[in-house]
Amino acid sequence: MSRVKRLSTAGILGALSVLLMFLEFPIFPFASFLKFDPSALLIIASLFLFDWKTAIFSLITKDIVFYFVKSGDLIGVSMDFVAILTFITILAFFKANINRYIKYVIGAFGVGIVMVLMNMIIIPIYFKMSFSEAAQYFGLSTWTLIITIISFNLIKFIIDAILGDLLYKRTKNFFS
Ligand code: RBF
Repeated sequence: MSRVKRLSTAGILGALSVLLMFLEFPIFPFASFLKFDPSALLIIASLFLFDWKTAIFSLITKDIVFYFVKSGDLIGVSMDFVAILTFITILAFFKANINRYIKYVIGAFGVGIVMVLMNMIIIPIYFKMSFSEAAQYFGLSTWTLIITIISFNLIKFIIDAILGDLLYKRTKNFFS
């Protein structure tokens, strides 16, 4: 496929994923700043159909457009960006010859670890209180907040990877 065709398809996938991002809802009512949405499935499909750089192009399109049309929350959109970037980077460079569903679980767990660290940096800025004070404010202990962040990312990325994988299998002949 030509570069122009590949990049325009990637841009369209990014734009379509904005629509899916509107479906966002919190998985854990006590930590409602963590919102699940299925939009990452199209970024993951972009990775499988094309390559890492093209998927990043779809991701940038998605988060910039979503920031302007819906959220206006730069920190929230950036956290989604970092989480998806981490996931597709792990998948793109993880060459071990193992079952791909195991790769998705390992990738999602890796995102969980990275996002715990990111939340430890960002929560004090976003909520203007320390990480442990924020945990208390949500009615959690520090450890339960850490487990909540890991669980959220596991759920989000395992679901989105399975859906992205299915979409890729149904569409790859069309795009090749
Ligand atoms: N999105 C993730 O995929 N994983 C995260 O760990 C995560 N942490 C977030 C932490 C904060 C403080 C905020 C504001 C957002 C976070 N997000 C995370 C993004 C969130 O779920 C949602 O996609 C965005 O806020 C866009 O509405």
